[in-house]
Amino acid sequence: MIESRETFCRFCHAACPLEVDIEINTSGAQPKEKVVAVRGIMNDPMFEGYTCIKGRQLADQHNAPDRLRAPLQRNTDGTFSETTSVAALDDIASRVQSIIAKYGPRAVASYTGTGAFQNSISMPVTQAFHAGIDSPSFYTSITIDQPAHLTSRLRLGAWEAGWQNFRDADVLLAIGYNPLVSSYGPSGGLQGTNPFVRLRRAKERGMKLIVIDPRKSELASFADLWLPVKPGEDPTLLAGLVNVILQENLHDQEFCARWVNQLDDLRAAVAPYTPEMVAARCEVNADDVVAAARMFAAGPKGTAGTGTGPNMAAHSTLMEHLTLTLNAICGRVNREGDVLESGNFLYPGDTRRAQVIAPSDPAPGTPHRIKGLRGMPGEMLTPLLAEEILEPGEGQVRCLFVCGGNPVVAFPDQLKTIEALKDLELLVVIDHRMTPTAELAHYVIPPRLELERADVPTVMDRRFAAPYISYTPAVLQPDGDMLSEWEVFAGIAQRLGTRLPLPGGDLPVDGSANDDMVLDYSFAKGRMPMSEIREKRSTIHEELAVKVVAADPDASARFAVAPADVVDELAVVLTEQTGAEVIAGFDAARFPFRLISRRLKHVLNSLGREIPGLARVGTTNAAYMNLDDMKDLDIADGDLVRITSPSGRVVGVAEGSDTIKRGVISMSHSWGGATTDEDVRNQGTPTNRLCTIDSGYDPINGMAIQSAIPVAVIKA
Ligand SMILES: Nc1nc2c(c(=O)[nH]1)N[C@H]1C(S)=C(S)[C@@H](COP(=O)(O)OP(=O)(O)OC[C@H]3O[C@@H](n4cnc5c(=O)[nH]c(N)nc54)[C@H](O)[C@@H]3O)O[C@H]1N2
Ligand SMILES: Nc1nc2c(c(=O)[nH]1)N[C@H]1C(S)=C(S)[C@@H](COP(=O)(O)OP(=O)(O)OC[C@H]3O[C@@H](n4cnc5c(=O)[nH]c(N)nc54)[C@H](O)[C@@H]3O)O[C@H]1N2
Ligand code: SF4
Ligand SMILES: [Mo]
Repeated sequence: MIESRETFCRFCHAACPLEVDIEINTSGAQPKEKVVAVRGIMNDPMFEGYTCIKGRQLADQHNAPDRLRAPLQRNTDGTFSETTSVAALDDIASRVQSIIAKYGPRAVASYTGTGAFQNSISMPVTQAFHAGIDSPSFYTSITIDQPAHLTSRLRLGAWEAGWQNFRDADVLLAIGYNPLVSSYGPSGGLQGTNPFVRLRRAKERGMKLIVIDPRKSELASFADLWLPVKPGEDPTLLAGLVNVILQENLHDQEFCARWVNQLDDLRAAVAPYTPEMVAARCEVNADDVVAAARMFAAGPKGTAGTGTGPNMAAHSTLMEHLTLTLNAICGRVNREGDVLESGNFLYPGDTRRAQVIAPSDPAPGTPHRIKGLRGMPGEMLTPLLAEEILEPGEGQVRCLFVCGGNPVVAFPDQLKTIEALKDLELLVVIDHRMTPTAELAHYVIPPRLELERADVPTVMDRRFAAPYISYTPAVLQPDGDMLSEWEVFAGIAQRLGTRLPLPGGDLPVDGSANDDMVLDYSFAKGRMPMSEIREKRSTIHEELAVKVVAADPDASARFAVAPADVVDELAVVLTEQTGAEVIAGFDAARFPFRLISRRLKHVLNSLGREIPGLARVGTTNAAYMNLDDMKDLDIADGDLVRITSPSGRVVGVAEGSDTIKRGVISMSHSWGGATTDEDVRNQGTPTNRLCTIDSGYDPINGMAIQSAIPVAVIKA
């Protein structure tokens, strides 16, 4: 018997609605279920049937013969044996207890990766576990992704009613993001919900698109103006845009008079960034710099926003600051009477005033023991995790839970990451497959996969281009001894006798909880109660959209567009010749190329290449190169190339492309394995072996340079 059930995809964060066919076999004692087909839902008002190649492989992902279905425990000889979840939790809890007794709670850390972000109740319960044992050592992939979105927003100040909406943008300035592949965009930008159709409609209504990207990305191919910036030089280019706008008085003077501070200091700090200077440094046309500034300032509506590209290059907090400053000085905020495009249903906040939230400390979190850096609100900095494990002394991390992540291939500085993971007294990895990280674990716990659990679209709730909400129950009966993150942490909390405080109260740890109950506890303070979300799912609720109200009469906070550290860093960038001086051992003559990151449609970071329908698209992360560069270096398509950075070396498989600027190599990340002699044609290349965490990191959020990495390349 086959039954069709409605749900949404969670392979990535985009939450595309799906109808899945479940085959139900009733011949045994217990009915068994198997997913056999997956398709988009044509009449969904938000997605209109859109899905991508990854989502369409969910059946193969769930049915994969090598999918882990029972916990594994590492034996002393390095092999793994199957165990039960009860035995695993008993042993893990007792080891956690001894670690806390011996070293204190900070020694117990967790890392939430991409696989757990798509699981809406994973992170709340992980955070609750940390609160219950009083450990600040909560790490996520945000701090190896785009932490500057948060740190810049804190330092600059934010607008309570948000930046303007994409749906009525007249101009969009997209800086190093590519939602046509990544299904991801910054606030006010193009999102991954049916992105091709949404972009086409925006262009039809006359929206102008400016793209800053060293490669003619899929998004850039639709641009009215494409600026192929030299990787790592975005701060220079953005300072140039701010300069032109202020020189030509194209900013929103009325808005600035009321809401912006330090405009004269900003004017002075960016004055040296003339179109000619910027053009030379960024290797773009001076006329295009002026044209981009004028096109953006003309608006009248639309925002500038950034993605992973420039957020992984040098000076990322400064880069983001200048981007948000473009929005601030052009007054690109939602005004009184405007309506927010997304529903923000899962979080508190029915009232949004048209006023500034005061600038504050950009790094207010727990101090690290390393580099004098401090954490972000509620979380520590992942680029420092390896050192927090290796550095002896009070607070040293001794135990790590990896929740849906793959540090061995995703973290900057691969060799130090591996050294650190091997140094742990307890490493627990929650993943359904044997990744290079799981290979190092003491325990690997397989989770229930997406179709086997209830969820809400946490990442998209603030990003949908309409007040749309969805919810899914579990639509497939799990088959195996598998535990979601929340069940792992609830099991340990139960054994330790610690609490799991959530917005709705302490989650019972007596075994009575289920996914839906955890959803109720986790999103208890949302605008829309969970009970209503379940009823009203897969619907756009225009009637519930948030309407912006007037500012408080005495509202006095203003955007801080030129705080002292921004002015200082602009002066430093001015003295640099290229975006790479901040890396120790950099030498312009030795490392003339820049290796930049990109996403590939058929994989999600390290996930996907084990699925046959996706592996068919490609088994390696090619090193895409400019055709003239290849000719000069006598490199042909398919040749192996040796890529060397100041701190590491890898081998890649070259492939020519006519969309890449000279001097640039474009490669996706999180491929390859933990050994240094991998079969790169079939496993891919771990580009993070080229990254260092010792220099070049952002002075505020510690973000390492993971794109725009200076490298040399030769035929291997
Ligand atoms: N298919 C697919 N989708 C994904 C993912 C995936 O792996 N595959 N990963 C998910 C994750 S974890 C995230 S965070 C999002 C990220 O989503 P995006 O930020 O949209 O990521 P990318 O598609 O890599 O786009 C980054 C762009 O920046 C450009 N770039 C690189 N370096 C620089 C630079 O120095 N300056 C400028 N201006 N541009 C630069 C690259 O050429 C690329 O076009 O995507 C998510 N979605
Ligand atoms: N050089 C360079 N480095 C980068 C980047 C870059 O662009 N360049 N990108 C960075 C970014 S943006 C990110 S977000 C990180 C990604 O870093 P990570 O999130 O650590 O890496 P992923 O490969 O996404 O790991 C996700 C894991 O979750 C597992 N998984 C999938 N579904 C589930 C599930 O339902 N439950 C559980 N428990 N596990 C599941 C998958 O099998 C996979 O092993 O990498 C960063 N590193
Ligand atoms: S974009 Fe693809 S992988 Fe992401 S949710 Fe939609 S179908 Fe799934
Ligand atoms: Mo990410």
